[in-house]
Amino acid sequence: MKAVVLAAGQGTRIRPLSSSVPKPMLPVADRPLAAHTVDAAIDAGADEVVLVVGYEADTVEEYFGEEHRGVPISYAIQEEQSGTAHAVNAASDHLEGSFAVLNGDNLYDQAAIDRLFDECPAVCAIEVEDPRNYGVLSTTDGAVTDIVEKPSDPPTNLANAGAYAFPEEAIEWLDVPASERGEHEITDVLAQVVDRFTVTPVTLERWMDVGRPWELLEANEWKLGELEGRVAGEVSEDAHLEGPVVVEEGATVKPGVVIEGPALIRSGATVGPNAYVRGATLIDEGAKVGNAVEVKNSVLSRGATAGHLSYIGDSVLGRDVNFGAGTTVANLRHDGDDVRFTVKGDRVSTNRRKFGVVVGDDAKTGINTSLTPGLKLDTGATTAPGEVVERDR
Ligand code: TTP
Repeated sequence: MKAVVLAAGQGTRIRPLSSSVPKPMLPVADRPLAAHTVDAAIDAGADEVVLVVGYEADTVEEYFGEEHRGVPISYAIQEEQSGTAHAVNAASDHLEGSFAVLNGDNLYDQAAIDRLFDECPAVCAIEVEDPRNYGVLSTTDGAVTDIVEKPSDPPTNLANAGAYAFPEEAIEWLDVPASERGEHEITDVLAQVVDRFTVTPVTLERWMDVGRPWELLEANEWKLGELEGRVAGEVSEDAHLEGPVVVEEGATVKPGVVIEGPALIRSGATVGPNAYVRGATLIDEGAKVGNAVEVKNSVLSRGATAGHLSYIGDSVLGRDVNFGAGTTVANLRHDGDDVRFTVKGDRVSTNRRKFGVVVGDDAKTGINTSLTPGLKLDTGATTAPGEVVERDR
């Protein structure tokens, strides 16, 4: 069965991280987010993967090439993001036979994706306490009978998780009219499949939709937690590694460093001397954590540097960010409330008591900068020495 993976989105809610790197290419443990989806499809038996690309398409194509783990990869271009059915329709020329559709920004548990492929026609659902904000599946005798968007009186607690296995006939049904919000929705294709076929609901044990910056942290918590410790790089005898820690070939851990896993130190990265890394932390390729720097539960993207005397907690640093000596991140409010963050102009709760900062690629802080919880620094932003930054910039 072929798998269509949707990766054309602009990722507006995860800005500034998606300013130059498309959301599906943001790092989640040892690979980009969308590679987890593509790998899930391949592990479930996909014999070809069609990636629907649009925003920053080249970056996606460069990573996956024409073949991934021996499985052919092809690309369909969706120029405008006009909805998920529109995206799959862009790939229709590549399709024959039954096919699966997965989101390139979702993490799934593998057993459920295996079942999705086996049980085609099928749709993945996740049990949620309050399904009123989701598309909800109605079921009778173990088959899906309907899907209702954001119902005030939900028929089940099965929320649609946006992973589908469709029969060949559905290729002809992809050209659905726009919905009330003006998008061509894949759920309208599902509705037609449900009318004509027995569609099995497949319940996911675990699932994540990565839309906002703190969800990228949570995705890393999940996937770093699955790594088994391995040291292939250079680790000083005077460093102390505890729990699952991966030090890739070409990475360096200097004397006096303590790392409490899960943590992944990628090729070309340097930690120490005398640094403390803990929580689920990713130090991506070429990133540097220098002398007396503490990093907790954070993502330091490719080339990000905190050279001296810094604290970075529950934060995401984009590519080539540079933290001046003494830059300190606050990740907890004095009133103990959940930290809030601005997403597309709206201040929303992260539902996290601890959350630090999100820093766009190439941003630089002056020495002794203090950064408050839930702060966003845009791509290329700078701060002055000694500044206390309380407002996004
Ligand atoms: P969304 O998360 O709705 O869109 P997005 O990824 O652009 O993010 P944001 O809302 O923050 O701007 O999309 C869900 C998935 O479907 C995601 O993998 C992107 C993909 N998609 C397309 O490929 N084309 C489309 O037209 C739409 C609407 C989504």
